[in-house]
Amino acid sequence: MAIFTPKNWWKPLHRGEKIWVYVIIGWGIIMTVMMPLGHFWGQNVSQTTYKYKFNPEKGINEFETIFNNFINKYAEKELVDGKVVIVEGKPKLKTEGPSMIPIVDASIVPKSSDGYVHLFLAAQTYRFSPIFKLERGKEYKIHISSFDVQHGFSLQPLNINYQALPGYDFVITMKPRSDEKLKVFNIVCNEFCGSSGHHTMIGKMYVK
Ligand SMILES: [Cu+2]
Repeated sequence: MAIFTPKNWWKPLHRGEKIWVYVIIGWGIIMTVMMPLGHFWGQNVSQTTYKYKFNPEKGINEFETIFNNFINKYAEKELVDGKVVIVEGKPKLKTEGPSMIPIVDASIVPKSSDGYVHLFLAAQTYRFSPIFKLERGKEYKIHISSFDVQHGFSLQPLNINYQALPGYDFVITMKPRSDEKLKVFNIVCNEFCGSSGHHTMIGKMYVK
């Protein structure tokens, strides 16, 4: 029970307060409408989502198995005199940059039974792997997932944004435009994923 009964606690809103309430409601409506509209100008491209078998406690991540098979099969290998270099019984992969990102030339990945070339992109602290080499005018299904925590996938300079979540497979259909002049696109992590390296988490895609 209150110590005393509040009296006249309610007063009509002051004009200044009213204006701010209307501004907030208006902005809320604009932002809500912007989300579906973004689909039409290509910022929020529709995606298909699947769920992977994922158990962080047991260390089971179906995506890791699929991804590792994909890399072993299709990543570019280091060649000397036309022969694949073998290190500790495994083919040595060609890599780029200080975090040694493997490269996959999508032209060697065969089409699946659905008629699409499926490519797998892994986000992890603090890298995107691999670097794809795509061809203009060709359509790809890109599967995005994470090995550890939530990451963002922001394709720059197009500003196309997705999430990379452990246990989920986000599939986007991507077709580099045939009149595209830019040869290198960057993938930026726009979801804060750790203080020591989030700012360095930048991936790459080549378009030829
Ligand atoms: Cu990240």
